Amino acid sequence: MEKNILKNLRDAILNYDIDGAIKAAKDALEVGVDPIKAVEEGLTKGIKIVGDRFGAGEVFLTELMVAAEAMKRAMAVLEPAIRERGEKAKKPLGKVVIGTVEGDIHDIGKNLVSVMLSVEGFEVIDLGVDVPTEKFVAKVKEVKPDILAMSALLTTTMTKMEEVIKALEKENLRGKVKVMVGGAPVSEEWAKKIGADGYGADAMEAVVTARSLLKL
Ligand code: B1M
Repeated sequence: MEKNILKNLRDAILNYDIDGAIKAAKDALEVGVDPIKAVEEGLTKGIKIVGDRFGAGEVFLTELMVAAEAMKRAMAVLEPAIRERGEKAKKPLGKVVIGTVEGDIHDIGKNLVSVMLSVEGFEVIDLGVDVPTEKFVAKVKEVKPDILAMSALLTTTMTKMEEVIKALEKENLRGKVKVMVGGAPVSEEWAKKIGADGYGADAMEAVVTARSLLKL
């Protein structure tokens, strides 16, 4: 049953089927499939295949957009169930400012990381997408987070992460905040190269990294 539902979630994305994705997400909750598993082993598998097809020139941008919309709508069904698992921590474990870097509007993964961090007990301030370097720096100055978390999905925008780190250094803020990075083209090596403190390959790993950066 679970295997079928995970397949239905994946296939709904592959078939650009918004209603089908919503239905499969509801079915997943009804039969008790772990909502995180539904995202990672169902929806994410589908969107990655669509992404590969787009990269190979086999599908158009409009199809990619519909697949992304189907994924977002299904995630909206699953998100309350993911959040229900949290709220154990009495006081926040730490404050995280998160956003997708300038020039980049991909937010599905970043939103998942935000949800997982808040489920774990972090206070998350989400700046959204296409966040200019100055905005990241101003927010760090204003709210003094423990962690600045940046997401990038494009090889052309991941360089903005380094720009933000340099801007933090210039403002003497670098020693006051841990910097964590992630997103499909980002790697551990890239994180080290640009002087970030941590990297997460996926939303679960982002939580582990955030905890370890704060020695929790
Ligand atoms: Co875009 N896109 N896209 N896209 N898109 C990619 C990234 C691409 C690889 C597709 C491809 O060609 N194969 C390619 C980038 C190529 C490159 O840079 N080398 C690409 C391109 C080219 C583009 C456009 C330029 C297309 C165009 O206009 N011609 C354009 C750019 C727009 C812009 O940003 N300026 C574009 C647009 C779009 C849509 C709007 C249609 C849509 C985004 C919708 C949205 O996000 N609201 C979209 C989508 C959906 C994708 C793919 C198919 C899927 C991304 C996704 O949501 N994955 C993507 C292909 C791919 O990644 N394989 C692709 C699911 C999500 C759960 O995973 O985002 O990786 P992910 O997040 C993971 C981890 O990476 C990690 O945890 C998450 C959860 O496990 N993670 C972090 C993410 N952030 C983290 C931060 C952390 C830690 C972990 O700490 C801070």
